[in-house]
Amino acid sequence: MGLLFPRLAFADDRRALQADDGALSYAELARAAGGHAARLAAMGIAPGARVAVWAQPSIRTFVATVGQLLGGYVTVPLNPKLGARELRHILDDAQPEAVFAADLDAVRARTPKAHLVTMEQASPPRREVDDDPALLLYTSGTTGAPKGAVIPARAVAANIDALAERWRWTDADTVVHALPIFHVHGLVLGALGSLRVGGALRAFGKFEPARIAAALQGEATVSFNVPTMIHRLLDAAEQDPEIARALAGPRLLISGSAGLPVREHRRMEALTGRGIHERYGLTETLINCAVPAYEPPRPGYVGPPLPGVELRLVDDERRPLASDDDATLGEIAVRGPSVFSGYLNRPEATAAVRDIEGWFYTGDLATRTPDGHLRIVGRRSVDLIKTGGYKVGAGEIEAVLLEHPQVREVAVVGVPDDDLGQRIVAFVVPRDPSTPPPAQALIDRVASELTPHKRPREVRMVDGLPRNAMGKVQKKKLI
Ligand code: MLC
Ligand code: AMP
Repeated sequence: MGLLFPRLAFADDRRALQADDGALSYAELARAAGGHAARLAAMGIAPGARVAVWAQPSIRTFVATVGQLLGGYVTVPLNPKLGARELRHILDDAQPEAVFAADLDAVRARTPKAHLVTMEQASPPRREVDDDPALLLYTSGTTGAPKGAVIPARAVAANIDALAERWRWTDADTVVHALPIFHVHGLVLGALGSLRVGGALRAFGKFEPARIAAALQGEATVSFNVPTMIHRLLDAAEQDPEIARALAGPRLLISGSAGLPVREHRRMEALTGRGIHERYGLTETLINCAVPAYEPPRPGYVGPPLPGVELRLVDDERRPLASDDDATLGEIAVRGPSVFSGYLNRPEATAAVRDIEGWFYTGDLATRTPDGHLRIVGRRSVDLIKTGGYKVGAGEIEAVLLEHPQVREVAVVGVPDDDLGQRIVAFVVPRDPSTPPPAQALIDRVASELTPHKRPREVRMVDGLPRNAMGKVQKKKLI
């Protein structure tokens, strides 16, 4: 497959990326990434080691990440808003040799391993596409703390190449997004994808419809979004015809990380005359399906599997279903070069989702059309919530809330929400109904222990939780 980032090996003055705090050409990025890799070597950190990056939206974050990828290190991107408990968990689990940050002051108090990304200059190492781990991405499950998914360089390259084929994504493209750069969508697709195809990236640190619209009126040709962003862009476009005109500009408007309601597709068509192409993926598998750019958008469908991705629908016993009637529901299983190598330190968790033949069981339920397009209908577990495109496990929130002295019982669910897709709601049984815990204290506790996007948006005090004859909480009755 050749080099991981071919254009960095033959770097020129073409713009590689622009963040809120500056811009770099390919030549500048290559030299700064080379400098970072050289610095790691000088610090005595050997290739193959895990190195964390405090993923603030700064050019220095991209430099560190790219330098580490070229140097053969395993990058652990950290959400800069991580709360105390979740940060401790990830650092304990991943044991990174160092944590690099664009803003040292923000990190020094959080870990003794903090270092500044210094932007030293050196020629960059050449990294071939290999099977070695490149990224360690933390992702939530139904219970317990987030698990680290090990993503090899080969998976990243194969996935980007497959998407490049489907989206006709080339070095002539400029991608714009305001996604966080510690998850697959903003990091693997948004940043590494753009660099692998040799195109340009405009990465915003904060999602603001007016700024995205301004970029779309400029050089942007492709825009990556989660459905919440599409929803807010459409709200803004309804108020401001200039934003509606901007949305019509790029050749490709992509939505992914959660299902985009057909309603939003229709709104986009009505307001701008254009469509949105959906794609579907997971941290552990990268992107599995995408509606091709050379076909019209297909509201309600996430497209056929990408080239190289084997996909099947299976029943409850994981037996393949031959159905292609767009009605029979099965769990999506995938196999191929983009499936992860496993969860760090958790062989049992890996074995639970990937069988010995290499099939990965996604937990997503879907139907398939005769021409192979998937329609995602739901998830096997109510304990996995997708809110604003972020995956959150009900169990991790419940564990934090249960520690509050005034909480007797709690059940966390995702309820349908027009903006967030699902809104996290905590049903709380107070220890003493006459002195229930203050809702805001519970919300703040989750935000500061885990991360703000995992906080319940609503807390409802209840006398008891609905249970079945076995005593198990019946969450579906709460949604
Ligand atoms: C709010 N804030 C608090 C707080 N309440 N801080 C501390 N304590 C509290 N109690 C802060 C937040 O940190 C944030 O700060 C600000 O208030 C607003 O936060 P928010 O209300 O949570 O933001 P919101 O408007 O809901 O964000 C919407 C969003 C975001 C769409 C911008 O959800 C988002 O970026 N989603 C993208 C998720 C994503 O990339 N998923 C991909 C996963 S990969 P501040 O400083 O920011 O203002 C994957 C695979 C695939 O799924 O297929 O792609
Ligand atoms: P994550 O663990 O954050 O990578 O989230 C992966 C999950 O996001 C998948 O298992 C799906 O449930 C969901 N997802 C991603 N893209 C889509 C999409 N286009 N439509 C519906 N669900 C999606």
